[in-house]
Order: sequence, then structure tokens, then C-alpha cells
Amino acid sequence: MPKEQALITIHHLGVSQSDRIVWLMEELDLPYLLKWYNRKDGVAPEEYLALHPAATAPVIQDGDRVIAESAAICEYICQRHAGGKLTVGPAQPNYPDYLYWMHFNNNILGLFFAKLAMAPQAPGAPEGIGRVVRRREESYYQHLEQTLGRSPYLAGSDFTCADVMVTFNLTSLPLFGGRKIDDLPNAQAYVKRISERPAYIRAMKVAGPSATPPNT
Ligand SMILES: N[C@@H](CCC(=O)N[C@@H](CS)C(=O)NCC(=O)O)C(=O)O
Repeated sequence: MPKEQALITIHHLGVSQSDRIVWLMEELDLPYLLKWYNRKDGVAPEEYLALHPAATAPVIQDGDRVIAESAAICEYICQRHAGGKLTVGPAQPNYPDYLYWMHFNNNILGLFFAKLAMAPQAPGAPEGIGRVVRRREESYYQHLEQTLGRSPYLAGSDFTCADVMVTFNLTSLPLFGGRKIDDLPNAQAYVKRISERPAYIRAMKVAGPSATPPNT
């Protein structure tokens, strides 16, 4: 993408949730500049941490505003630069579904980090918490599975930002030890449906977990 046409700079951390924002920009057909940062010893490098006080990926820059947090970024881009496309407004009947699935990512991530902290190598990992984490994780994934048995996308019949938010958890989180979806046929069919989207294919090619930084 020529720099002079770029609307937004996406600070992309390799193999991270920032691939969502690349995918969103491809879905919206908006120009962006992709700045790639490699992890050092598995974590974000100093230059990345300095971008925003939250020090998490994704981070975007739009003019003089630097914004973090995937769901906030998705809403921001769709509302400010795409006339609300791929979002669901408060007056629409599926607005509660949309909101719920937009925030689902943080539920899953919270449990994912709890699982990491309780891994056998984590000293003093409390057993009782393990049961709670497993129970909650199972409920979330069964909820996802049931929802996808009723509609092709999470907020209903149309693809929305909620799908952009949730897909990472199904495709990339298992690479780090997150729950797999092999036993969830509706979720598997959903991932297949998503992975056939031209914008998703384009985004994963440049910023997905198997992508390599440009010029390497
Ligand atoms: N809730 C945040 C989570 C962001 C997050 O945890 N990002 C990970 C990458 S997948 C990160 O910044 N990791 C780098 C590190 O911790 O050093 C969001 O959706 O933006």
C-alpha cells in the first residue's frame, strides 16, 4: 500500500491479535500502512511497548491519535472511517448479540492467561481455580457452538466486527495452548467460512500467524 494513500498506520506485532485490524481494513477496503514489529524472546520489543501506555498489540495511529485495544479500534475505524459498516446499531434487534460477541475475546483471553499461570511449571498454581477456569472456558465455547448452530455469523445473518474480534481465538490462540475447537462442528464450519473470505485471505497473507515480515 503506497504510504501517501494510507489512512491508518497499523503497528503489527508478529503472530498477534493485531492481524484483526489488518483483516478489518481489508474487509472495509481502506488504505493502511503496516508497520511490523518482531517479538523478542516471545514478547513485544521495547519500540512496541513505547507506542501506547497499554503496551499491547494491536496499536494504531490515526493522525495524532494513538489507539490500543482491538474492540475499541474496530469500532473506531468502522464508525469514523466507514459510516458504521460491519457494526450493529442500538436500534437493531441483534444489537445485544453484537455487543456480547464484541467483548467475548476478553473473556477468553482472561481464561487463557489464567491457564498459563496454572500450568504445571507455574509454582503454587491453585487447584480450585483450575476447576473454575475449565468450567467457564467450557461454557463460553459451548455458547459459541450453540450460537453458530443458529446463525452463520455471531451477531446473526451478516458478517460484522464481532466476527473479526472472535476469530483470532479460534484460529491463533490454540497455537499458544488455547482451547482447540476440534470437537465443535459449528465452530469449525464457521472458521472454514471465514477463511474463505477474500479479505481474510489477503490479511492473513501479510499479517497472519504464518506471515513473515516484509523484506525478509
Ligand atoms: N484485550 C487486548 C489484548 C491485547 C493483547 O494481549 N495482545 C498481545 C498480543 S496477542 C500482546 O500485546 N502481547 C505482547 C506482550 O505481551 O508482550 C486487545 O484486544 O487488544
